[in-house]
Amino acid sequence: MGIVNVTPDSFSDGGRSLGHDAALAHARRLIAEGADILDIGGESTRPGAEPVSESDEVARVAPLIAALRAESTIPISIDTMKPGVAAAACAVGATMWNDVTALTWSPESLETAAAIGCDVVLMHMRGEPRTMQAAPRYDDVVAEVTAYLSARVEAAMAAGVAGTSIWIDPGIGFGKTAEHSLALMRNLDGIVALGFPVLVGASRKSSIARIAGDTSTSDQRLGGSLAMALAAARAGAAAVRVHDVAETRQALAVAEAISQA
Ligand code: HH2
Repeated sequence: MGIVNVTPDSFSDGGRSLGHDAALAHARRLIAEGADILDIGGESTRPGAEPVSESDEVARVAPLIAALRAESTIPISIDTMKPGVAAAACAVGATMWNDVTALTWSPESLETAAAIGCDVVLMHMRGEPRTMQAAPRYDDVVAEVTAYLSARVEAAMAAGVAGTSIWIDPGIGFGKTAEHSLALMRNLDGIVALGFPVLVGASRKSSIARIAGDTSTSDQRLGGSLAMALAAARAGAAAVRVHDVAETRQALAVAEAISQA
């Protein structure tokens, strides 16, 4: 899953997010590099990021999704907490709603997901993005994340979301210390065993620098991101959400070839 962040101002967050034309060019590049899914986001979930209104978020993502849909059949995921944005995105061609709040952000999230009928990614997060990294605590992070994901799957299915449409994600870095993220990566097979496709998003996250014990900036974390992607794939994850599609594909292809040799 290749990441495409779109905001009106190309330089608003140090060039990590792109305006429409640059985002379209970036999406085309990720398709050419072999992405199987594109994840389009119009609001950053990084700690401290500014919230975006629903209408602004739709204005960012809908034209990009429509433009991509007109030229490609690649599955498109919309990365949003807002049911109104998910509905608007799916109306112009998105087929997956990637929700870092696991359909808890709004009372309408569950019924909207059922009504749209798209695939849904339910991700675990502790707290909310602005404050989630302030001393997160768990007694047993693996057990608590697994139980939470099970409960959200049940809530989604009770609301009418088809079980075959549900993906789950442990939410690396979302209200987790580096140790928590490591424990989840090490025990990912237990989450895979829940029986739903698992998505893992560790690409360029700050936990990589903390685990490696370095001071790398986000664009200096390709090595750690590849290590995370390989560990996720080995544990049976169905997809990895990444910035560097070509490099990740190459790493996965070589690891797969070694295991087949
Ligand atoms: N991480 C981010 C955003 N969306 N969705 C899922 N399912 N899993 C993740 O781990 C995940 C996600 C991180 O977002 P942000 O910090 O805004 O940066 P970027 O979008 O560049 O990764």
